[in-house]
Amino acid sequence: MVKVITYGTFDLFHQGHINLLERAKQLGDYLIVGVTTEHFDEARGKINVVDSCLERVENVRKTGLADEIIIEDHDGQKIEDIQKYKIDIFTLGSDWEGSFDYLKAFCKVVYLERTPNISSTGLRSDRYQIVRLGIVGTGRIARRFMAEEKYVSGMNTICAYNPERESGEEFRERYNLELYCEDYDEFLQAVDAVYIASPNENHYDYARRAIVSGKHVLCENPLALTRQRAEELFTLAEERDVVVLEGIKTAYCPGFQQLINVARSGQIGEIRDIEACFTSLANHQMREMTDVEYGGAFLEYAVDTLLPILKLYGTDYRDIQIHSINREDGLDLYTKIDLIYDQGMATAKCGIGVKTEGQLVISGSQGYILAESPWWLTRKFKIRYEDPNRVETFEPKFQGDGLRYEMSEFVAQINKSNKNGYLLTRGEIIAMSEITEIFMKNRQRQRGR
Ligand code: C2G
Repeated sequence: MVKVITYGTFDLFHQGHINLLERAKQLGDYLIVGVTTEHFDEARGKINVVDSCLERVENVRKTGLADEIIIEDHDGQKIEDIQKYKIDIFTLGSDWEGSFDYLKAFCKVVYLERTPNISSTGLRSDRYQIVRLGIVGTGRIARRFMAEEKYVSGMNTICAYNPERESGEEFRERYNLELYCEDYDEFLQAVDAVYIASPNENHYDYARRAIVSGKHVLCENPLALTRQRAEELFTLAEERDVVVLEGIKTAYCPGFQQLINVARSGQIGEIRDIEACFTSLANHQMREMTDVEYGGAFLEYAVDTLLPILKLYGTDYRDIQIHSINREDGLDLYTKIDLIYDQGMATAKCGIGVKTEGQLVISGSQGYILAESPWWLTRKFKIRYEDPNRVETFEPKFQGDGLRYEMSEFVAQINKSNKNGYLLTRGEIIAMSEITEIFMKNRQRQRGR
């Protein structure tokens, strides 16, 4: 008798799961299915599972395909199970290709083709929709998005859009997507929601067209380059009851939320100064260096550095000064934004041609918070006081490259009746667009236009 084992969360049970179980069953005579516990999913970075473990087991059971169902609750269990149940074949979907090759020491390992187009089944919980997502642009960030996608429940990327056929097709093939579209309207027809990862200058236009077609939008920053455009997008979204979220990864990371809440809790007293720094030297071929109009340090990193300032002081700054060190053609290599508020002051610094310490310091009347580079992922931060021996250290959880938190928030907002989140508010996004507008106008003035 050939014994086969497979594992999964099987959340929001769908046709892709059924196909996988059918194919797994066909590999042998006896199929064991391991269903993950909530705790194990959280530990391995799957953070927004909707159905309970019991519901998920029940959905697998109802298919009649499993001869036995077991619970998976810890790392290393797969090796134990293979030996304990005398397994001949271990199998998982092709999204895990290569990840479990270490099991070849114990049994045969087979990766089965994943189902690209999943649809709901009668078994699926109807509280949640599986969001059919389309991705706009197929470059660097889009690839990072795909690597994180499998850790997010309730969302399935089915389609890619890129006006350049060759790179779009290549992306579709690499990630086994259902569709590639060269035409944006055709693309919008195929999806419920879009993730916009195109070059900066197209964000607003793609977002607007998606919202007008009733699609939810997660857009890489900057969402809009003027205040009026950001406001317009939110108004349109409200009218159509769709989500608009700006992709500022830090805003959604659990550690960053904790840092902000610790700062707000009064542990360092009254907040009087904030300094947020982000620099990353870019080489001369990179888009941020070659695109004189929409590249540069500000458009690359300013929103990240403005984020803690707007979260802690709000959007009503009294004064703003922006200074840059520019290349001869006017592209900013290093930019400093000074903000004055009634209660304190702040500086945001960003650079692609100047390197400095990338830290976040929040100074208060009783102590300060120090988050060292990479504070934007917020894996660690400290509170320090006058007494140098008194230090409190926080080490919050951070999984993968962090994009999964942003994606989870997007799916959660789509499923909520109130489409306005608090991790990054509309007011904060509008303020960022307003500051971007000030920067862009300064730059145009300096260039004599
Ligand atoms: N699957 C599929 N097609 C889809 C979605 C999922 O073939 N459209 C497959 C996955 O590849 C996996 C199984 O269905 O083999 C269960 O998928 P998930 O519930 O997403 O579980 P997963 O996170 O892949 O857990 O220990 C757990 C395992 O590592 C896999």
